[in-house]
Amino acid sequence: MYLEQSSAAFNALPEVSHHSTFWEPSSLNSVILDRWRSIRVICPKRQHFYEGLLFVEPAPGRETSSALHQRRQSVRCPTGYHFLNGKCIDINECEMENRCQHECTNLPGSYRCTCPDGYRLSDNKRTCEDINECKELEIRCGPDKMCFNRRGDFKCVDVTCPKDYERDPETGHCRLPCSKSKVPCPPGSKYADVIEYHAVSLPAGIPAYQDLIRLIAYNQYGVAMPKTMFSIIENDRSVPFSIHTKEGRGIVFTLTPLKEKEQYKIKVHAKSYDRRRRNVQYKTTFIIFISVSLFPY
Ligand SMILES: [Ca+2]
Repeated sequence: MYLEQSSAAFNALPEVSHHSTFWEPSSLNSVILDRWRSIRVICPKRQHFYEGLLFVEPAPGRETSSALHQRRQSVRCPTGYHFLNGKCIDINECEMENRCQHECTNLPGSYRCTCPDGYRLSDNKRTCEDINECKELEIRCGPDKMCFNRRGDFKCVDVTCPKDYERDPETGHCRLPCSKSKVPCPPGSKYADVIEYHAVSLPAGIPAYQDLIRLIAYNQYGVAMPKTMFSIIENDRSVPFSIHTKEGRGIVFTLTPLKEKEQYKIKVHAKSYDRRRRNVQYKTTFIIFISVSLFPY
């Protein structure tokens, strides 16, 4: 066997064909062509040179089973192929578990994961992550609207303040000044009620009795109010949520499994009492948009 430099790549084609016959994987032709583009290897009869290994083809009818086994042991296929019945066969990675979180496409010697619309492939090239259109596309929904980044898409939702309420420019909350309230404010309070808007985007597959959101009521100085009672006061439809209070926090949980590709809106009222639990000091209303993805991610 000897090596011969060759600048004319396709001069090697007859040898490539010869080797292809030995290997028999027609899909490998391009790999072999690339590999052989700069160096042409000419082997003696019944000898083959591939990936640094010399293969000796036995004389017809003389290959023993141990020789065949030895030859198979010495065969190296390119990445993404395995040796079977004398051939390098493409591995279908998509038949293996957990290769791709969403969809898998098998390619010669490789595979590719793809994600649904509204998602992108993560850095690990396997899982999908939601595109935050509100941030990345800098969506401006307009006055009294909020961009709700949902898993798979986004939506502009209405966050209009009720009559007599004013919007906090920093937080976006709606506040009812005591001067405009029909109900007397507790001593020292500036606002009779505060409405906070929240949005929660969930994957599909949320079961019943799953804690979802933890709510904390703050006073006008930003101090958490430990003596607070929470209750769901309004739903836009018959929704499977309830709330329990734990250590001054309101915890929204599911009563039944959540439907895929569904959006809910719930309203939670929080009454914060003074230390003796006699008088309501602050009131907060939480309006919560809950979106469930079509997919479990
Ligand atoms: Ca999104």
